Amino acid sequence: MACRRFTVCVEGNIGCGKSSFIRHFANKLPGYLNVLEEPVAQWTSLNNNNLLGMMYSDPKRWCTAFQAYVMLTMSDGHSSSRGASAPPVTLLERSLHSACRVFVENLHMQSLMDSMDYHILMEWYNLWVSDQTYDIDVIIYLRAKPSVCLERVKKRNRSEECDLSLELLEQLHQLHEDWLINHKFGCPSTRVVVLDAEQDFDSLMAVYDREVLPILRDFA
Ligand code: DCP
Repeated sequence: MACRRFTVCVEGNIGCGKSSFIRHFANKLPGYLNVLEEPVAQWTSLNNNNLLGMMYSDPKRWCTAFQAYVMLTMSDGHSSSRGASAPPVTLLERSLHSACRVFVENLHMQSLMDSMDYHILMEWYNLWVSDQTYDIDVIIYLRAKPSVCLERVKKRNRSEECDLSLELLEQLHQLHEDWLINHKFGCPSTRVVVLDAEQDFDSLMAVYDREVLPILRDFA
């Protein structure tokens, strides 16, 4: 029989450091965590097409296809927290929830996504999340100012993100705040842990160990 394990999800703006966070704990707790990094590689090589790049080049044309594909790939991640052989804790980088509550919401607010497309994606979202497979036990919100995120995005130099603006990061930051701090939309978890993600790498990892290891070990 399928059994649900504990799911911890890392959320935060583009460039706030979710991948470093995930890799840090994957190395620290091997075998204990089912670690699911965001499937960016799938988004950049769908049938030999870079859908992420297409979305940034022509958002009006491609944002719905891109977000529908993100939701599909994210739903796979959530499902893998089931099964008797799965490790006790699944650590997810982003979720079906942030795809809708942050990215789809923003594209619609900026009139880049058509209202009909928005309503259809939201209906899919509501259908998916009526199943407890998509529940999250703890959300770790890595909070950083948009200007700090932009510096990090520039530094990593992902080709699709070369024109990414501070304005977009400000919009996404506000939506994370509305969702996870101001509870403006439904939150999939009763527990949200907010961590200051603005410090340098070594200080951050020390804070993460202090704040997050006890939460992960709690589930053992
Ligand atoms: N993206 C998007 N819509 C989503 C999810 C992601 O448009 N529903 C885009 C934004 C980024 C890229 O995909 O260009 C990856 O974004 P993330 O913030 O999810 O991942 P990062 O790699 O930027 O995270 P971090 O830098 O925090 O490790």
